[in-house]
Order: sequence, then structure tokens, then C-alpha cells
Amino acid sequence: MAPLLPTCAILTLVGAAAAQNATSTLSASATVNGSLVANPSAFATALQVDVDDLWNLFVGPVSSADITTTVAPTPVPSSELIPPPPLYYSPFPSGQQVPVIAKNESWGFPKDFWWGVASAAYQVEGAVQAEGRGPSIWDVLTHRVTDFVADNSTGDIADNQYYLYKQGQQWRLSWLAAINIARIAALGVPAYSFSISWSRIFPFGSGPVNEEAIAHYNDMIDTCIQYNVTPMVTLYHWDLPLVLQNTYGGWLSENIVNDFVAYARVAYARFGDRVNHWFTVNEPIVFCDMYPLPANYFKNTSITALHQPFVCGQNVLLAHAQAYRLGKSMMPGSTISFKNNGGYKIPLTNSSADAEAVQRAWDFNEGWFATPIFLTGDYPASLKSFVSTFLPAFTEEQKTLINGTSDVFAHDAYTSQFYFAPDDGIAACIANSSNPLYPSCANTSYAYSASDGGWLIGPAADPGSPWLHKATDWVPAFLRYIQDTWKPPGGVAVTEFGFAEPFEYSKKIRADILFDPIRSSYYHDYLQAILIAISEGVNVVGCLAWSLVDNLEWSTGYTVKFGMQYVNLTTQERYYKASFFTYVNAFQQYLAE
Ligand code: GBH
Repeated sequence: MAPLLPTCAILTLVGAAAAQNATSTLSASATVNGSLVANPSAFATALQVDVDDLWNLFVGPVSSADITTTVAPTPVPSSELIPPPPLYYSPFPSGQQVPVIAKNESWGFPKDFWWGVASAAYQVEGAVQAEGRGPSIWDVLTHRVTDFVADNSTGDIADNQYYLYKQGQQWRLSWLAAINIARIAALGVPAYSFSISWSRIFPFGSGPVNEEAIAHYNDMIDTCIQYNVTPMVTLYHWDLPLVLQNTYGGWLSENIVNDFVAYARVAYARFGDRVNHWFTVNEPIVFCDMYPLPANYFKNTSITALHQPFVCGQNVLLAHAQAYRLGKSMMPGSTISFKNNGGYKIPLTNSSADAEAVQRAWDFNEGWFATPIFLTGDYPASLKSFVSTFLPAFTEEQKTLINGTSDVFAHDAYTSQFYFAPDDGIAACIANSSNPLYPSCANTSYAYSASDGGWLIGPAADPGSPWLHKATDWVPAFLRYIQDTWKPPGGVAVTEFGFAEPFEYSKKIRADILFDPIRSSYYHDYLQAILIAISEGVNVVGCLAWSLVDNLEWSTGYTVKFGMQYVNLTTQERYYKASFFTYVNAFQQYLAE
């Protein structure tokens, strides 16, 4: 299929390439058309550029997989569906009883509870240059920015989901099925949450629509439905079209609002007849905190580095709110949510300073977005007193626009951590913008205080994910806190949770890799915690495990594994890990008929 592709965009080239040319030939001054220019690095030019030019200029050569056509499905062999032997979790009981582990008849996931697995486009799709996809900032980060990714890997091929979403590998080894959708369906997983690549639909971020990308996602959605897997779609999981970054600074510019809404409109119009569950943006805390992007590879900005995440956040709120309202008007029966992230925040001690640190941590993390979206249309007080020094206040109209724009509190809630006041106190920190904890001024730790023994909150994940510990005991309190604080109309959903088994990357024997005891106990205890929360009256409406396959773990490349399936990245074969059976088993036992 060829010429459905959009052909060109007009953009102004800035940043590394342009600046280097100018500065390498001209040092302190230069002549242009005979006149003297003081600052050659400020030269800019308007060029007609097509998608291939974009790749050549900003990314360079990319790799492609062995399989570059959509592979037809064959069944998963039943021998692969046998669960592993059980693990034993409880400590020894006190007293003399022999422990009996029985089904708890007062627990249950409600009938309409949605559960499944999640992924994101750049982490699994591969085929980055196929069928008209334009580059995103992540193609530049992985290809061009020195040492940005631990193992220098890229998403060029990843799990090749772009071609293997139905099936894979069968073309070469008739005894093995390696499918994304069919393999989750074979275990009875009823939902798959994936993200759409914005720069596939709009190679330049705005402007012409790429019909080949629409056809691809149409077929993915249809394949899900054919396998009785409910498709859930995230519009934005960090893969910003490069052109939008390099023309106006991406999320740092208000221009993003219209472009995001235009993209959402196309996605709703083309997929909304079959997709009812939508997430607008994934974890703005994370992608806004990536600003400033590494110098010299992207368009620069004069906005103070410390302010950039909050400028991004302001534009995210406006873009999300408009996309939500548009979606509800186009698809009245749909569920559309903002996807937030964070951990439960526990005061390290019972001091009032630590309690204040905890409140500030909520305000500067979940509350940054959740308070405007669920409660007031505006920021929480402590955050507002910081951002009001440089951001325009939301107008009444904007507050009304933003308030009430998420059906569910969709939370990527992997872990928990302790918070405490900085050594010199919160007030001194707030007064000192060079304090490394500024502006939240909440210090954090994954360990209990020394007087409480100094133990970690729970077993650590792989050292490549130092932020992640198994802290599942705190999950019921966490879910209750969200419900009580932000009162989401459609309940709370855990839209990502998962665990990086320590040192899995160093395991060389496949059978060892497939036995993942800490990840298994994480899922076991997490689901038990959700059951407890539900039994105590928290309206938990769904959960999505991260992830269905090992994938490109952003800046840690392929060295950190979150998959419930192992992927041999050479052959693209997939194998179920033990944890996948633990995950599925919870619903076999506790999902209401
Ligand atoms: C998820 O975010 C992402 O949505 C998903 O794409 C990713 O694969 C998954 O996590 C597993 O990592 O390194 O100390 O600076 C989870 C929330 C917030 C966790 C940012 C990592 C960086 C902490 N993430 N955090 S640190």
C-alpha cells in the first residue's frame, strides 16, 4: 500500500542540526545577504519536509523486524495454558493450629469489574517507520541522545506488535504461537488497554491524517473484539510527534491544546463506534517532568527549567478537558478518564511536619491534576501558591471547563513510600528555590525510620526501577484515600500495576525466567488488597496489569522486565510467566458470575 501517505509539512528547522551548521562555519558573527547578524545560532529556515526527510534529519537509520506483514492467527497450544505449582505466601501462624487457606466467601469482584492488561505504543509496537509513521520525541531520545537509554536500545522493533498483534512466529516455527491478542484471550483476559501512536495518525502531529495507521488500529480493535477482548485506548502515552516539539515546544505551548483535541476527534470518529473506554493522557506527572528535554536535540525555550513541568501541566489540563468534553459529546455512552500516577504516601513519623510533607506530596503529585479535574477546576492550595508566581490563573470559564472531566479515577498505582519534612523544615525549603526538594519540599524514602528498624517498605524490584517496592499492604488505604479525597463519580480503577522481578535480565535459562516469585506474590497480594478494599466499600471498578509482555522500558531499555510474558527479542517468541497465572487465577476465583 503506498500513496495514502501525507506528503509534507512546512516547518522551521531549529535545534541541533541547524545550530551546528551555523556555528561550525561562523563563530561570533555572520553575514546574511550582506548584512551582519550577531547570533548565527538563531538562524531559522522554512522548508518543505516530508516524512522521510524528518526521519533522515532528526533520527537517522532505524532497524526493522524480520516480520513486516500482519501475521494471521493460529491457536495457542493448550500445553501452554497449564498453571505452575503454587507458591506459599503466609508467615508461620502463632499458636498450634494448622493453617487452612480457604476461599474468603465475603470477597468478590463485582460482575462488571473490568480487568486486563496494558501496554503503550512505543514500548511494544516497533515498525517505527512503517506505513507513514512520523517520528516522535522518543525516536530522537533513543537514537540520538547519548546515554539516554541504559542499554542503548530503541523501540525500532520492540515486540513488533505492529505486525504480531494477532499472531507471530507461526510463520517460522509451527509448534509455537506468539500472539499478543490471541495469547491474552487464551488465558481468558477480557480487556487489553493499549495506546495509539499520535505520529502514526498524524505524522506531523497535526495536518494530514494517515489512513494506513487508521486501518491498522481498526484491525487491531476488530481483532480484540473477535477474541472477546475489550479494547481500551489511551490517546497519549508520551510519544509526542516530533514536529510539535520542534515547531512550538510541544506541551510547553498552548498550541498543543488544539492539536491534541484534533487528534482526539479523529480517534473518536474512527474508533469510537467500537471503543468505549478511553484514557486521554498517561501520567502527565511523568511526561511533564521530562521538561526541559535534553538540550540541543529539540527546540529550545526560554521558560525557566523549574517552571517547565508546570507550564506543561497547565496545557495538559486544558487539552485533556476539551478532549474529554468532545469525546462525551461524540460518544455519550463512553467512559473517558484522565490517567494519573503515584504511590500511597505514608508519614515517616507522627510529627505534624511529616503530616504536612505528606499533604504537600499529594498536592504536587496526584493533586496537581486530580484536584482541578475532580474537585475545583483549580490547583490545590500549596501548589497554587507556587505556580501563581509564573502561570496565568485559570479563568472561571477554564475552571468550569476542567472541573468534572474524568469519569473514573484511573490510577497507575504501583507502590507506596514514606514522606517527611526536609531537615531544615518545610518553611525554609519553600523560601529557598535552590533546595533540591523545592518546590514540593517533601522528602521521601522507601525505608522505615531508623527507630522503626530501617527496613524497606517491602521487597525491592529490580535495581533499574529503584522507585518500585512491593508495598501491597497499603493498597486498601490508598484506594480509600483516593475515593474519599477526590470522590470520582465512576469509581477508582488501578490502570497500571506491576513489578520488575529483580535481576530477571541476568537470568539466562528460560525456565528460570518464567518462574517469577516476587512478581507473582505482588499480583497475589495486590489483588487481595483490591478485594479487601471492595469488601470495605471502596468502589474499585477495574484493574489493568502492566504488562502483557516484556517491552521497551523507556530509559532502562530492555534491561528491566515488567512482562507477565517473557519475550525472546531475537525470535519474538512469547512465553507465559508464572505470575500471569496468579493474576488470572484471582478472577477465576473471585469474579462474580
Ligand atoms: C509506568 O509509570 C509507565 O506508564 C509505563 O510506561 C512503564 O512501563 C511502567 O511505569 C513501568 O516502569 O526513576 O526514580 O525517577 C509508572 C510510574 C513514574 C514510575 C516515574 C517511574 C520514575 C521514578 N512511573 N517513575 S525515577
